[in-house]
Amino acid sequence: MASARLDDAAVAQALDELDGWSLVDGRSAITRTFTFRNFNEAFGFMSRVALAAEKMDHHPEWSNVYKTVQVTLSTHDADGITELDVKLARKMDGFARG
Ligand code: H2B
Repeated sequence: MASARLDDAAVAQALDELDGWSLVDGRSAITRTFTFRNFNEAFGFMSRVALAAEKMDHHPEWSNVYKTVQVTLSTHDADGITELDVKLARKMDGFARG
């Protein structure tokens, strides 16, 4: 069962607390592009996120080109941004920080 959509104020507050995330144009989702030193670090990050995402049963939309990983988070079941997206974004920020 997905959590409820966050209202605009809650999303704004979450974006304030997160590192480098912003709203996606035209849909209720948040995005960040992570840039690492090389492919090995980028893929290591993706591996850590993949395990965390499975544990949460909450999954990113993402793509990888060499050392960059572009991520979009949205809760499909709720058709918008929920606390689950904020929680996963926070974990990603932590993994990227090392
Ligand atoms: N990930 C995301 N980002 N949004 C969802 O609504 C979602 C998910 N739903 N991962 C989960 C899986 C759902 O499909 C399963 C059945 O719990």
